[in-house]
Amino acid sequence: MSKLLLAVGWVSAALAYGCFSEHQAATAPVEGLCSFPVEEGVPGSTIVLINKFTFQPADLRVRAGDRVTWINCDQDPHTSTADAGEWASPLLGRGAAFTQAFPSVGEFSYHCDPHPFMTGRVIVE
Ligand SMILES: [Cu+2]
Repeated sequence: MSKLLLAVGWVSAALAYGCFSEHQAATAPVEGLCSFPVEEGVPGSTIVLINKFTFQPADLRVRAGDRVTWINCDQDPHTSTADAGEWASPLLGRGAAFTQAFPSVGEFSYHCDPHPFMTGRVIVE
């Protein structure tokens, strides 16, 4: 039992959170878009989906000490790479996840290495 299935409910929660972004207002339902076995420890994280070359939600607010997990739903590989070098995921293939802890308050901008137009921000409060 080293793997857990990332249930649709988690994805829905992440997407509902994403609805606070104006970019999400008119998108079609994507429930079930992304259901992959993920490593233990991913549940309990705040999840950012990588979908259609965007981070969803692009702006994420968490509390100091929270973990954030990026999950790639695209066919194309992506990364989560901090602009200032605080973290750098490996290239994430479809269904791959990357988890980063945020122990300190601050604003962290990040991007995707192969696709620099993909940007996001983690605001730790
Ligand atoms: Cu990318």
